Amino acid sequence: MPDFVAPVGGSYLYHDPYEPPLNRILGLHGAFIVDPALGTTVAGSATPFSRAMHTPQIAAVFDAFGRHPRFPGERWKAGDPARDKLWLFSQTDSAINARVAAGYRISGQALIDAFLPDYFHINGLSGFDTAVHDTTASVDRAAAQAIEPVGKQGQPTLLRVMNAGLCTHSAHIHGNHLFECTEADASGVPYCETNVYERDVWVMRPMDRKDMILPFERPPDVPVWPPREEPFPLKYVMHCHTEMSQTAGGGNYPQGLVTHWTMTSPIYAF
Ligand SMILES: [Cu+2]
Repeated sequence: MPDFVAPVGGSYLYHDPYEPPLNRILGLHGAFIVDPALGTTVAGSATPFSRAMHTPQIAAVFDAFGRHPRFPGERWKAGDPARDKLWLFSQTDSAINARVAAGYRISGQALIDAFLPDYFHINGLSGFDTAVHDTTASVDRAAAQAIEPVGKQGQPTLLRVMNAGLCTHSAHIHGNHLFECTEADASGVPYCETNVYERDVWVMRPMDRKDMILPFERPPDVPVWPPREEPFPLKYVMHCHTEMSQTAGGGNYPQGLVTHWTMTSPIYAF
């Protein structure tokens, strides 16, 4: 087996460069995660990024979880799949797929010129299938659970968000703001932010990769906590603000880039 030196800890995309972007759009892509050899902050908090790439601002975010009065609860936990999620966005143009399936050759430029997606995916799933519902069949549960963040107040969760498609997405989330931790530079190397914005909507251009932290904090506008009239679990939606990803095919979400996240209990239930 050939050896190679892993790059700095972070989130990467692999894809087939043949006739770009044809094979990538047809599905030959995936996530490649590098765990840091040394990812802790100087203060000892685990992070998913190599210490050498930490900025003081990113270290401060990870050091705040479980310590700062705003974030009672736990620190981010490395190696816990419930606290480390992948959201890999992609799109399908079913007319182009049908032409390829019928044996027609399509150039990458012809694909770009004709591209009109009608299905929008997270990890290859769309709409209803991207979250767990009472009616979700047991065979479909694991894939939905891999997407949907679930935890208690005070369990910060990493979302490794990537866009392997051609459509620019505008991911929007309810309930909490996310901390935008990383982007990739022009050569694809991830770097930590020096100004960590709180986002309730963030842009995902083609081939963008952004590591986001969903803090699982008390929703900032809740007047009574824990709420008395709206019982736990609290369920919130993430949906894309790029309109065609919500209304394709005349649908209201079914083919769309959408999922849920769920806060199962307040902090005192630890
Ligand atoms: Cu909304």
